[in-house]
Amino acid sequence: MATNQPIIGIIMGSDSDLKIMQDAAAILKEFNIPFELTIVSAHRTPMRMVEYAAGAAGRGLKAIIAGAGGAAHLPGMVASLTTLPVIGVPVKSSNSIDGWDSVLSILQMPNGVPVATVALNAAKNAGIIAAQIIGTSDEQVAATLKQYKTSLEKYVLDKAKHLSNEWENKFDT
Ligand code: RP5
Repeated sequence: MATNQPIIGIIMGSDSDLKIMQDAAAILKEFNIPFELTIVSAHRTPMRMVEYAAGAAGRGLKAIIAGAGGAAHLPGMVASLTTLPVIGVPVKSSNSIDGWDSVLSILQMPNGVPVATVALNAAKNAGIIAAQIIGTSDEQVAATLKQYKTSLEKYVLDKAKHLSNEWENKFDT
């Protein structure tokens, strides 16, 4: 991208979420989209959360990826404080019962304050959605996303070809 200024904010409730949330960072790097990454805790640093979310659009961010586990209120609270799209990543953390608590806390937002929720621990998908948001107005990112989709197709077709060495498959003959 032409700019080095972060346009995606990746935040998480704790550094213990980083092992999951780094997947969002990795895919944004792959797509050459500048981002920032930090810890913002809804219950341990509530004022920092307010400042981050309320100032995000003004600082040039276009979307926020927020990950948290257990009583995962960070994405919803951030969504209440900004007009930017917020993509929530439910994290199966040490205080999570089995991940459902994180999923439901982020997914079940009341009407009016949505959080675009990805699957449990699916920070990579959060990064892809953020890239797709950017791709609606950036041709270079849109082209990179198209290449990425093509690479997924090739990955599966190569596997299918490999399987056909051992298993009958009339479909591809
Ligand atoms: C949540 O509590 C965090 O997002 C993290 O998933 C979980 C556990 O945090 P730590 O106790 O590891 O800091 O707020």
